[in-house]
Amino acid sequence: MSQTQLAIAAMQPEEFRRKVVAHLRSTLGSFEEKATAHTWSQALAATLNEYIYAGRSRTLKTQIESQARTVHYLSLEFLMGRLLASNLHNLGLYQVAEQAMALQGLELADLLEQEPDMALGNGGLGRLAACFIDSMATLALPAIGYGIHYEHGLFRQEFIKGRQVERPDQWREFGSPWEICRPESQQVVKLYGHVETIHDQNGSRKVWHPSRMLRAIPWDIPIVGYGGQNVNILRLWESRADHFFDWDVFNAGGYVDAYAELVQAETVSKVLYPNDETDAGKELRLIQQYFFSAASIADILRRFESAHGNDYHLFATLNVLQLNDTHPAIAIAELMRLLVDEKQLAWQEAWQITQQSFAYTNHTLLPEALETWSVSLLQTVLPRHMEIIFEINRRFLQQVDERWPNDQQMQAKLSIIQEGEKKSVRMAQLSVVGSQRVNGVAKIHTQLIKTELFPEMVQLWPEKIRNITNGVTPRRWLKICNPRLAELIDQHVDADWPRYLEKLEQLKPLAKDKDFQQKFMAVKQRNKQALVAVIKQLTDVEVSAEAIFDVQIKRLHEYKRQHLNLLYILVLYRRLLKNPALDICPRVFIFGAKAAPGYRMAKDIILAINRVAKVINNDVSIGGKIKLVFLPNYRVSLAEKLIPAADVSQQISLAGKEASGTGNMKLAMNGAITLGTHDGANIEIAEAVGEQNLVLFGMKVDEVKALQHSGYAPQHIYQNNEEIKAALDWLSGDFFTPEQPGLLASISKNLINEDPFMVLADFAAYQQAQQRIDSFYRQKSAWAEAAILNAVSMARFNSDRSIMEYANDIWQLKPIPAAEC
Ligand code: 73E
Repeated sequence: MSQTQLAIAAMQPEEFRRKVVAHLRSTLGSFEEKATAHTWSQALAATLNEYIYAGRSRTLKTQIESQARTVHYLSLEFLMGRLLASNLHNLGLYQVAEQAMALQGLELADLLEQEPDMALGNGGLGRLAACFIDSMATLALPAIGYGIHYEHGLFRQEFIKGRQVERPDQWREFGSPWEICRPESQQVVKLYGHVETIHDQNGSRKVWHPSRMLRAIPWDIPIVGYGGQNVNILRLWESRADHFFDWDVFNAGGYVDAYAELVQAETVSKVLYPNDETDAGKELRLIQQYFFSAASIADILRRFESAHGNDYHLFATLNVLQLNDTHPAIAIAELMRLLVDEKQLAWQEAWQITQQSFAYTNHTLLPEALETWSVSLLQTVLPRHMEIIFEINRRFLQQVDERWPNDQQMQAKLSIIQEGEKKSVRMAQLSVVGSQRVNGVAKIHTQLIKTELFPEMVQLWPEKIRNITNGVTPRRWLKICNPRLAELIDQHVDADWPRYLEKLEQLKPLAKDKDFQQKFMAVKQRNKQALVAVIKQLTDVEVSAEAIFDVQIKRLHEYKRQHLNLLYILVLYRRLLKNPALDICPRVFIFGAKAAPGYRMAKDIILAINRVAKVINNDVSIGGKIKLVFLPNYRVSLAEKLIPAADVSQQISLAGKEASGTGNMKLAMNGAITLGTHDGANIEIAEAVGEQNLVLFGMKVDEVKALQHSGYAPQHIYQNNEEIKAALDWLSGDFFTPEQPGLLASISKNLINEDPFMVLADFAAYQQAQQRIDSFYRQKSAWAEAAILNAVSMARFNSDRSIMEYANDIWQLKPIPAAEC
């Protein structure tokens, strides 16, 4: 244990209480009798910041002294959730804080509920970035996260008559105790304008004359590693108007116009695009991408130059830039621009540095999610970058020609520029060409990248594409969100299991032990009872904790097939209406999902689930055997309440469509049984826990492909399966929407005529799988054994494991534990 850790371990509740009260008075200007729960939570955060900033200086000092190679994780999204509980746990102060607050007559849990979620992301990709920076700090890796300081994160979801309504997210309405502004590190980001070619005695060079400038203001959020020794930062850029430009307009008499410019400049970091998977193709999104990429690279170069001057050949030795999907891919062109135009390096030299510095993670194969930017838009917004991309492409196509001489087809296929009526830049191609390593996020996904997306790139660079299966932090997703299970584990395993999750495997022999099973299931039962209260509070629906809690929580998307789940619920409900004595285990179907505001079908599916829920939950004739709830505003903090209470984890995407999934890992880690397809990380979860401990069903990738080739005809399934036909007709009629018959017909119509994600093709297998769940759950001891084996076999889905693989295979990065100072 370090000095700091020893001091923390010796902390007494009364001493801690006094510290918090001192902050209440001197930092918050309040006092005990007056302070609200919110003020107390601010005082608690201020108390933690004493430790956190000491840790930050310690870490920074060590990193500067060691001149360590550093990874820069560039991501448009960081879905952090709340930080108070996780900072308390990571510092080792949770228990003492709980006792200290009790001495003050306060419940720590109430204070934790005061904190708004930092919802600066959409879903899996953003949450992965949050888990990864937790692991990087825990593993003492020199790392910094770069992103955007959105004023509004992902919208807050409400339901009005069952429909999703989007409300603005206001996470910073009352400020955030975790962030610290660093005006001394601000940057200028240029946009638009034109490029001039200047000829002089050394030949010709290019000069970009931008016509707009933005200031990028950094806000740093400390990321506390588990154990508290290392504290890294997440640096988020906020856009502001550039003052020089403001004053020009202002002085010319354009007082109001000067403010208009300010508003425009501040728009850049105003709001997170709410699309998961699909690309909006909007100018503002491109500017967001460039804004944070350019500010981050300028920051990295500034730091580099202050240590090494203009020794740029050292750059790639000391820095690695990880692209979280193609969203920051424009950074490749930006680094080239800086090295060639501003630092006057030869192209070849600059390219070597750039290619050595970047690595790219691909998160999706869905064609609509593979980003492209029109050449004409790029020429307008970033004219010099467009020229640079053309030059990168010209040289790359020469390489292609050497490998496949005179092969026009190959040139067209591999080109970074997509030819056609509207030329565009394929950002995935640019990212592969501009990176030393490319990785997929689960075995099957990486395999599909190699065989379907970039087979020729594999021939060009056989070593470039690697797999690194995703992971999740066991701190937030087990220890913190499931304190009852954590306590049970603590009774049997060394206390450092949240760092070394493989230690849970020591519990395997207990999976068959009746006493341990009973304790494990008692924890689940308590968690379910807690969720019953949350469900009542959020939906006013009463559910029984004796039922199976069957959970599908993720973004709403047709490929994730929430409507497959719904179709089964409809079929089951019909069976119950026909035969109220039907012998099934009572079940509560629980959904949580946000739909992209412009995604019609996704919103229709939400409406349908809510309308069906209303009918089912009020139908006394089925004796409460099934209930259906859609919890509004699914987000990280709600996930933390749902996951510990889940019995069944639905992961039912069409095979080949879900790159990995990470909710699947969190649920299994908390003892839920996966009901899933042969897709993404489900396959690896099955390997880890054993096929008999989950329920996999449905077509595999090659069967999906074969069916597509042979001509998929969902109409035939509809015509020939009575139950499917009845359920879909039911949904399109007036039964669930008496006031507006046909309101939900779009879903049935789509499934019968197109069914792009083969819901009907997998239905028969799905309903058999559901029946397997039903009979499995009745065998109490077998179920408990499987649930335990799931929870204790998740070591390979620890994000620390993922990050160690990145550090070893991609980043060549060594841990640098912070020294005491
Ligand atoms: O399978 C998930 C994966 O677990 C995948 O769909 C998701 O990334 C997760 C983490 O690897 C993802 N999100 C996006 N693409 N893949 C995406 C695309 C555009 C905008 C926002 C998110």
